[in-house]
Amino acid sequence: MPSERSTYDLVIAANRLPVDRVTADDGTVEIRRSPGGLVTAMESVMRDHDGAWVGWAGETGDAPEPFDDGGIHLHPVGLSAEDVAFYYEGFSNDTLWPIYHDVIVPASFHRDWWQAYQRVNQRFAEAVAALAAPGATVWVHDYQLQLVPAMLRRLRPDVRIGWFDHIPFPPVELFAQLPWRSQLLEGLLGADFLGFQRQADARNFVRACRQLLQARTKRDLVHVEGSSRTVRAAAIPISVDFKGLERLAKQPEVMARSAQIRESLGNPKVLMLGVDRLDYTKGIRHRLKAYEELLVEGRFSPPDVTLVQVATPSRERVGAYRTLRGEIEQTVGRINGEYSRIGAPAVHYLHHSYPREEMAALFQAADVMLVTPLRDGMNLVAKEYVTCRHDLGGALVLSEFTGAWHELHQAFACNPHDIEGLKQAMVRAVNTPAKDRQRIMQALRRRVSDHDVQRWAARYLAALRSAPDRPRLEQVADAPAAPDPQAAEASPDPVVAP
Ligand code: GDG
Repeated sequence: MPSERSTYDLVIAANRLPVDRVTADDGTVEIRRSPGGLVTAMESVMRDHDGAWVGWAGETGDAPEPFDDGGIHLHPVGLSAEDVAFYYEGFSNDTLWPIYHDVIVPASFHRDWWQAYQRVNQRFAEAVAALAAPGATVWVHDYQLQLVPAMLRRLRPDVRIGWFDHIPFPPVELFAQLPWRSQLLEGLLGADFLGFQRQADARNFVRACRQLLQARTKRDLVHVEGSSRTVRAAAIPISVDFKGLERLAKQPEVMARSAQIRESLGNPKVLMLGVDRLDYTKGIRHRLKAYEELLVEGRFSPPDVTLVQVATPSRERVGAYRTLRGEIEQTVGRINGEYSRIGAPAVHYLHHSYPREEMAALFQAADVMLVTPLRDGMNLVAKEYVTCRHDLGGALVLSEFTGAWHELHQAFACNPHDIEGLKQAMVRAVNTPAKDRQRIMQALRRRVSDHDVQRWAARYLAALRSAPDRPRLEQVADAPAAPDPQAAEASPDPVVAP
């Protein structure tokens, strides 16, 4: 049943609702949790607020009626099949996603995709404008909705608008490739406050405004030309629901399932685990290559060592994702053909999505967690892994190209492009004495528990609510000369110290 209220003091706008409505062939409707890091994070935040969430419900055609789920008012936005193909799969995932992730695959530029992106962003802005109470706080999420802040400000100048970037913000040298770069920056500058995962992302944004819009900027502030407004861009790194997830991981059924998983894998001495959406940014191919070389060299061999790779299905209609899936499945087949023994596969490859309980059990079962993205805004899996290790067991191999590495630098760091270095990090994670691994795990857990998702949301909302009280550009003292972090971000070398 939808709630009686018609407007809300807090409105979230994100491409997807936290649940999908799936209509089966027999017409029955099922509500399913939708995948991905944004939903994981925001779901736990919304439980503490009486708010509304505007987003797509996952089926094409007319929007279903608004409905309530888990105490959140859900307001679906309708997307046609063409909207999904052009706005979502096209512009969001085949234009913006590659540009914002270091052009790991080439980006495609199509003007009709851009038209659809503008059209859908306008639809979101109108839906939010209708739901927001006078003076409401509106929190817009991610790269799919970068035009919403300015569109919403035109419709509802009374509301406070924040935007959070879940993915990296690219160096201006890459961002500048976008034919619609100015419109995207102007869209974002409709917000009062812009949040990013890393300082380097916020600085990349400010620098793009300076260079491409000729905007006046000072430190983390951008002056909006033709208005008296300044917009702040700052890093507020996202996190996980530490208490909730740890509670789940401590449940006896979850711990028993973890032991059962190890048992069914033949109780290997070392269980390695990867958990990723099947995405080229996640470095799955590099991870498999390093693992295969360790098998070739005889440094790892099943059944003593085995790798479980969960590859959650993702964006399967986008060409680059189909190609990636083919490559990964071929590689897994080759590795297993060469190195598996009967009853002891070298790689257990699972192209499925699992319930949260199963994920927590897998995390507990894994001796070494491999998080090796080529570029990742944050990577919640790294934080979830350490959260689940209340036994202080396990070791985290973590790419320097994730936002998480900037907080979890005690982890076994790796540059996934450097296969030799990646192999060394994997071997070090296995060979480090248990006592030292426990000390590392304790430090990692302390960081995540002190900076959980509730703290992230509170910090974000406090920054957003105080944004208009921020000093005007002229009143900000000049910052002391600091090293230019953009220079480091623009190079493939992640030399920014955590
Ligand atoms: C974007 C940014 C940023 C995965 N498979 C299953 C499952 N998952 C959950 C994980 C985790 C989430 O999905 C994935 O989050 P990540 O952060 O790893 O990655 P993205 O989806 O790319 O998220 C990322 C994030 O937004 C948040 O800001 O960190 O950088 O790219 O929570 O556990 N969950 C379940 N079954 C699965 O099979 N239940």
